[in-house]
Amino acid sequence: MKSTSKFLSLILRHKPQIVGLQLDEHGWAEVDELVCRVKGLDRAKLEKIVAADEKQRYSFSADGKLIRANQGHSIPVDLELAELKPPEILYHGTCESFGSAIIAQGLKKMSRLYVHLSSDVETAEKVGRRRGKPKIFVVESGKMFVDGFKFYRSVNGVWLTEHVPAKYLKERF
Ligand code: HQG
Repeated sequence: MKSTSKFLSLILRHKPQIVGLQLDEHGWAEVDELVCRVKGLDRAKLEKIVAADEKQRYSFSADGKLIRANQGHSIPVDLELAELKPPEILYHGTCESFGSAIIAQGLKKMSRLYVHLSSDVETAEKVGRRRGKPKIFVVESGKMFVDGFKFYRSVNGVWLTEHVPAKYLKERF
């Protein structure tokens, strides 16, 4: 199930074309078409994956006919997220070796549509640990907001913004 979930994330965030699927401008895919195009998948299995996903990465539309990833896209989709006032402080977890580039350039969205931030340090630590020894940055999101930067929160609770200039970052030792 985990590997199907990973595959779903690849299709719904990055490369729908590998199964010949098209997402609409808001990132939605037709459930019937998706289950048809992914070997071994059916609606019941898909519902189980979505419900069991530990990060709640996917959502069905209200009528259950469409599915999309809640965040993490590299393809341009408009998730219609409302701008929100962030908490004073957010966290970003990365790996130690990216630290000096981040201190110099700030946090860039790299291949994704947004920089991903979390409201708790534990989540940032988990994200950072994916690639080795973690390094945590504290983001002065409250100051950024006052300075006019836009923030969004995905339905699964990830804070998103386009860029965090270095002056709003503090290393957490
Ligand atoms: C780093 C996973 C050098 C950034 C996670 C990160 C998250 C820089 C990497 C979600 C940089 C991009 C997103 C700069 C940023 N110089 N490196 N100036 N600015 N970086 O995967 O935040 O399981 O695109 O620190 O748990 O790691 O897929 O972003 O290390 O929630 O649902 O460039 O993906 O969730 O990597 O992860 P990513 P991320 P899922």
